[in-house]
Amino acid sequence: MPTITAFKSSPDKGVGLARDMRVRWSLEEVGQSYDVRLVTFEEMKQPAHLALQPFGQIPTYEDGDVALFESGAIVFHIAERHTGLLPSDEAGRARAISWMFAALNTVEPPIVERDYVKYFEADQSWQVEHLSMVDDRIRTRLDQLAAAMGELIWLAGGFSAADVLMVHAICRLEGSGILEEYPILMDYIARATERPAYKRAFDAQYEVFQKGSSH
Ligand code: GTB
Repeated sequence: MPTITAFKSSPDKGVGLARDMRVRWSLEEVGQSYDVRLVTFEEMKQPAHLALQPFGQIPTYEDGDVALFESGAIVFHIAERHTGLLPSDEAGRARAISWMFAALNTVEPPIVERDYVKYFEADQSWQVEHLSMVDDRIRTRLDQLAAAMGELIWLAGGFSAADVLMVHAICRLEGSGILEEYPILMDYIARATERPAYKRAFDAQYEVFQKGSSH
């Protein structure tokens, strides 16, 4: 059974924004049970964790001889070893993998940047201008994503790992007011987060927060 790592105390208070969520969700989609090792921020910077994750972050994934870091690589590994997260035909699979990279490499970066500007540039006189620039970059990507989705239910045929990564990337914008400008994307998120596998993953990581805050 694989073991993943997650925050012992997640800064998001367990609302599913930390990246173990996309790994948990993928594992739930394919019906693979898993163990979780919770780590503190201090433990993530210690040699034992750095040997698994050179950047001192979560999530990691270990299963026998296999040790992985980077949520995208972990989700891809799970998708390759089980049915249900990648189309079985070559063309569909290639399309889904393109969307997986698009989620991580094209759509997610300005969304992550937004949090940096919000939390780490709060003392800067130019924070408001910088935030507005980043928000414009996000809107460009969301315009393009919404246009590409059009009438599609999922990004690459049936539900796939591409949807896990894309939905999780854009969910981080919830509460910003930006997502609400895109009904197509709001519906997409609603469809994805109604999936039983999403709910199980969410509940599992939320339980960590609840237990941690009860003592
Ligand atoms: N590219 C890596 C991957 O995809 O696996 C990035 C991993 C990453 O950013 N991990 C974060 C981490 O370990 C947690 S998920 N940070 C600690 C550190 O760098 O020292 C990112 C995250 C954290 C918190 C919230 N939040 O509170 O809303 C959302 C997302």
